[in-house]
Amino acid sequence: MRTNLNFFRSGLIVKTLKSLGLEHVCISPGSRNTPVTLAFAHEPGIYKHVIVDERASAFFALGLAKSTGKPVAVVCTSGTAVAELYPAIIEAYNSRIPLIAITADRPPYLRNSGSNQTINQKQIFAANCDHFYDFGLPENSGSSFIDTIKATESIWENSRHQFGGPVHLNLPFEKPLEPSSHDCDIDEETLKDIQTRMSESNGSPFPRDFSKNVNLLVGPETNVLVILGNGNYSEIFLQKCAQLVEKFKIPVCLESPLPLPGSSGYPFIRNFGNLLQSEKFFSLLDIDMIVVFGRNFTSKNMERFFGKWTKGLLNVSVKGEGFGKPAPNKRTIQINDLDAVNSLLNSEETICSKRSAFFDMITKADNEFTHLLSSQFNSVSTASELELVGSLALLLKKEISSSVFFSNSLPVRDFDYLRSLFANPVYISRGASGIDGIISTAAGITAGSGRPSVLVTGDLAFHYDSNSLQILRAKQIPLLIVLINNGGGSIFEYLPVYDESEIFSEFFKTGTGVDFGMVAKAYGLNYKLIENTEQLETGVRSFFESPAPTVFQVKFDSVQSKKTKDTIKAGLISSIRSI
Ligand SMILES: Cc1ncc(C[n+]2csc(CCOP(=O)(O)OP(=O)(O)O)c2C)c(N)n1
Ligand SMILES: [Mg+2]
Repeated sequence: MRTNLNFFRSGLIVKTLKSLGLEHVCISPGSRNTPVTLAFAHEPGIYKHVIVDERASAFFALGLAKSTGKPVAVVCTSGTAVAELYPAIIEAYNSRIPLIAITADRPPYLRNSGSNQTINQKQIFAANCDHFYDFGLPENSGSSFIDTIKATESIWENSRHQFGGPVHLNLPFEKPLEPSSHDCDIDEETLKDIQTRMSESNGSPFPRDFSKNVNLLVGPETNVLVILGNGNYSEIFLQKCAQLVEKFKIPVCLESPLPLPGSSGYPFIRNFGNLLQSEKFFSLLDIDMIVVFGRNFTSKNMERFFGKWTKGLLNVSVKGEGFGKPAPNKRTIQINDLDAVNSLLNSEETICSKRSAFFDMITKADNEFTHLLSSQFNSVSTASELELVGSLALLLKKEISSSVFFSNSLPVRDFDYLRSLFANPVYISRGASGIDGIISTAAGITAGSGRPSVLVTGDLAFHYDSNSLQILRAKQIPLLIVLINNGGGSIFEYLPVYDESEIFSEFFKTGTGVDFGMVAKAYGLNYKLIENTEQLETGVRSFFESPAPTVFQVKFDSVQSKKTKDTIKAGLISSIRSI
């Protein structure tokens, strides 16, 4: 068969990925990636998202991978384009989201030669990506083609399993790059061998068994509390955690959003971080061992809590990473979440009375706090940022399968406080907590979920990624952006540096002065300035009646908003009667 060697090998990679289950690829234009771009273009059954800005493309892919739960590929050309993928790769690495970065490269002999758009792409993401593959220049030989298929299988597997996260596949190409420039002959025998190997591909080249030699050090006499920090949990894992609660009265505290509709059905404690505001609650924590899953926590209360906690602390991490500051009471066990929860289930036989009393106390306090929150946020209000987020929880109850994505900074913290009020699937990006790529990630989540969705973002995060509004328009992605404009980075007003008011505004708050209404309109999006509760209610309703890319801007005086928020929080914690 006469063909172009670059195109043929790219086709093998694309077909192997598709046979393993790849559904989405995000592609940015360029010349060097021509073979792989066209290989995807010619492959039916894979959604192709063409996004010019590689940084936004990678964040869009991250959003797709978050909402579909499957690896998503990103393709770009050589040079600085590759570096643009880095922020999303860092987020994917730290939140264990499967991303397959496919970067085109110049032939190795052109490196360090001053050749155009040629940089050192080898291991470029090494500090934040576990798996790098460089296939070298393609060769016309059966064994090299089979090696390509095998390596692609292992790329797929590494993105999904064990540690999960981003993988980097670097593909050097020598000209000619176009499929029509035939430069090789592949014999019938080789084609047959390839076909046979492809049909055998099952995507599981590695046996994965972590359950051997596991001893979790918690027995029936140990009073255990389980905390689920920010993590990417499977439904089966959550069901097993529910069994811990139902069978053994082990409280499981959910301190992570769940990307599932109606996730409030799980019997988990949702206000642990909030209840820690009460000294009394802390003094009642009659437990021997806390088992922590997940990577980190959003709430500052949790951080402070772990600083004070001196009894047993077991951290479950498939990568063996610890969390927070090292401390003598902390121990990390390297095991995957499911094996750990199964070991916990197996080690339990009886319910000690001490545990039962503690379980009742924490459950009562949690229910009461949820009740107090529901009463406090039972009507739509835009008096403070916290109340706006509470109002969204209320308004979105009618749209329970629509996802909500909270930007970093104050929006994610307000969600964290109000977690028990949200019934929708919720996403956050706390792997590296950047305020970059927020709109593109939300666009990807929306595209992946196939449902109209909502993004709650601050003004600086909106400004940062505003060129991604073009993705919304071009693809008519039904995303409602609720833009909280408090005149810059208001989270910094919570820091001691705020008192240095002379330099605060210039160096920290950094308000943009941008007219965001004009920006939204420039990108051809629906836009509304929300000035009262009625406009918010009717606005949200009409968005869901005819979903289209929309921006609602809500303006706040950040100082006033913080005061109101602090008063509400202090009032709620002092109203608790059950502890
Ligand atoms: C890429 C990146 N740069 C800088 C930061 C530091 N940072 C954290 S929050 C924040 C301000 C965000 O402002 P805004 O989006 O308006 O949210 P607000 O603080 O007002 O809630 C900044 C700059 C970051 N997290 N990520
Ligand atoms: Mg702001």
